[in-house]
Formats: sequence, structure tokens, C-alpha cells
Amino acid sequence: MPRVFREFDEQRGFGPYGTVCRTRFRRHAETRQDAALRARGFEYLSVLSPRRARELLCRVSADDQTTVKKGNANLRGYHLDDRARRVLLDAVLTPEVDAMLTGFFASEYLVYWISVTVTPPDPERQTVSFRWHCDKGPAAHLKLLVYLNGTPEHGGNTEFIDLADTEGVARRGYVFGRTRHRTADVERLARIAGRPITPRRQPLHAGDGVVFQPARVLHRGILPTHAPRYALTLCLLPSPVHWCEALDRGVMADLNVNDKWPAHASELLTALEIES
Ligand SMILES: O=C(O)CCC(=O)C(=O)O
Ligand SMILES: [Fe+2]
Repeated sequence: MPRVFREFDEQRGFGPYGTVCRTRFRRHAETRQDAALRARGFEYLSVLSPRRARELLCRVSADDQTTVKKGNANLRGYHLDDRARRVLLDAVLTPEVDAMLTGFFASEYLVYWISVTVTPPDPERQTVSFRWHCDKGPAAHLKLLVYLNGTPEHGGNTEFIDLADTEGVARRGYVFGRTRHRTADVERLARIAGRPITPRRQPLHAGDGVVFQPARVLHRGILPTHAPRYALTLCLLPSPVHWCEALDRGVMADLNVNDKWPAHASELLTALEIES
């Protein structure tokens, strides 16, 4: 097991936390097992109509742009107040998305953070997310990325290397290596893995989304070529209670204040007033 997963799942309690969440789950009938999300590590789906995506973008972009993540001046987006967050979550956590998330976790889930980012077609403003990486965090967490404007409009994208190929690279120590050693070159990853690697991507239209296991599949953004890309991201964890209740209890991190995971997963249970 990679060091990162030992840290999160064992030392910081995210493994046992997932078990508590699964034990409390009551709506198995509404779940859907998605084979691709589990086996390949990512799955595309249509989340919003293009029109709804545009409406939501108009709404959140009425405010000035701001930084999204503490210590990362290049990553810009929109401030979301409580009302805007709720509107966005109600829009993207559709019954289909909900069934996929509960099916994957075999439990309820909560939204640990939400962001709307703007990526201009400017190589100077590129962030490290545009090189191949896995996100540090619990093994079992998910991200939902929804494009609010489409690849045809901006030329940007997000690409993925499936679980099996990521594991081939991981065995050689790349995946959670130093940020400054990250590469955008898939041939280098193939040399590390000792076999060919084929990244997957497909155009995302306004309202299209992809759910992925960010700690377990290598992924990277592809910079837009001719217009800004607007994307919504949810970071998702298992939960012992419905996401609405977790939201009401204030269990959401603000990346602008603190981008760290809880020091221990039991902090989530305490915030949710659950006895483990
Ligand atoms: O910007 C992208 O397309 C990829 C972002 C990313 O690495 C992430 O959301 O974890
Ligand atoms: Fe990432």
C-alpha cells in the first residue's frame, strides 16, 4: 500500500471512518454500481443540460474572480456564498449522480469542498494540475468535475490514465513523488511503467461531467487553447448522514482558508455528532 494511503486510511482513520459510514447506510435500493468507476477509476456522465450549465455559470460569475486555494495565486475562480453552494449542489447532485456516488461508497457521501475555477488559455498561468498526478488523500474519495462551458468553446480538457496503468507507474514511485518532478509527458510515464500507456480523454460539452478516484488514477488538466474554461469541482467523501445534513452541520472546508484534510477522520464524526 502506498505511504499516502497508510497515512490517510490507517493513521488518520479514513479506513475505519468509511466502515462507520457503510454500517449506517439505509438506502441501498437507490444505489447503482458503476463498473467503469470502480474498475477503470473514472466515468463520464451528462450532469446538466447545456442551458442549465450556462445559467449557473452566469449566476456564479456575476462576482469578481478571486483566488480559490490558499497559496496558489494561479488558481482562480469565483467566491461561492452558502446560497450559491446550495444551488450548485442541488443542481449537480442529480438522482443519477447520487446513485453512482452511493453505489461507489456503499454509504451516504458528503461534499468536503466545492469550487468553480476559471482556467484561461495562458501557459503562464498553468498550475501543477496540468501535469500527471494523483491527489493526496484517502484512497476512497471521489471528485466530480462538471464543465460549465464545453471543450468546443475553449479547447481544454481533463485526461485520465486508468487504474491498472496508474498502478504500473505507482509501483515505480512516481504517483506520490515530489510535485516538482511531475511531468506532462506520457512517454516518460510509459518508460517508468515499462509498458505503453494510453491516456483517455473525450470532449466535454457544457454540463458534462466526470466522476473519478483522484487518489488512485493519474489525471491532468489540458490547458484551453482559445477561451477560458469554467469548471465546477466537488470533492466527495463517504458520510454517515445525507450530504444535506452534513452541509447543514458545517462540514465543508474552504480551500481559501485551509486546504488540508482533517487531521483525523474522527473529526468528521464529531462534527456530524455521530458516535463511532
Ligand atoms: O483541471 C483539471 O482538468 C484537472 C484538475 C485536477 O487535477 C483535479 O481536480 O484534481
Ligand atoms: Fe488532481
